[in-house]
Amino acid sequence: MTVRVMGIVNVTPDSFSDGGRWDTTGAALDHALRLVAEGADVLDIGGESTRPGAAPVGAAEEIDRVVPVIEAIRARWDGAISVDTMKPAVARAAVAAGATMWNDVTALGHAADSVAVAAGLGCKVVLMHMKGEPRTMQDAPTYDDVVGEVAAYLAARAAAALSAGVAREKIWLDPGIGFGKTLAHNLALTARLDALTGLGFPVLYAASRKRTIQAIDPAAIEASDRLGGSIALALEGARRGARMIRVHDVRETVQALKVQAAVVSAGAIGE
Ligand code: HH2
Repeated sequence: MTVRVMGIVNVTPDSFSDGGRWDTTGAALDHALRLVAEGADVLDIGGESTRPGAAPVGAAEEIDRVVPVIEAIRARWDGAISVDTMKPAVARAAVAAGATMWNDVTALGHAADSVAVAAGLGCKVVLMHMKGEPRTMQDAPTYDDVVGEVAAYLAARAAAALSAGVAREKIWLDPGIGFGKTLAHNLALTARLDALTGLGFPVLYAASRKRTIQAIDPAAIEASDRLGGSIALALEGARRGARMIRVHDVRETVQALKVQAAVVSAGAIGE
């Protein structure tokens, strides 16, 4: 089964002053179209950073950031556009602008009406596991059984989405690599991804440029130093059944996945 690639488009500028918004939208659009040319199947547009320690952003500002970018992409490309947000108001505005998927790092748990809004929008949803909240989530997270707990949480969130009226075929699950997890937790979730794929929903795997790579290779201090580790994790995620991989480096990841698929199919022919 082909693995899809979700390309990351961040619209998280420090300032919108001096006509910065157009520059930001134009730059984000250029970046998005480049990712499409490189082979992205889905574009994920985010207006609020969820990096550990990141400051929260208000809904109006987040809408101002993502909606012009989604509209600009939609005017030029008819592929799948996802909005990376935890706020129902932002998801609603994004879908009105042309987004087809709501990627929520809180698994539709941030607002009381998130599941109902998702059902009403009728878009696809990504339900991701996070322990704690972005500001503090990396302060010594602990689990008795990380794989079992993440699987149980995602199963419960999928059940909540289904009972609110989200269609089964719209739901994706995501282990949330790096969200309240140590290196050992991230590795266990990757190695045991079958515990999530076995829940009966497609799985999105997202480890691109994450700090957990630096935990293995201390020299990989900058996010841009982590391409090798990002590709290794993308391939492992794909080999273990993820149906979509969320990445910054689309061209390199698409190439790696194609080479992996060629080897796998040669093996199948040889058997
Ligand atoms: N990780 C980040 C953001 N959104 N969405 C899903 N579904 N899964 C993830 O693992 C995930 C996500 C990380 O966010 P951030 O640190 O803000 O950076 P970037 O968006 O560049 O990855």
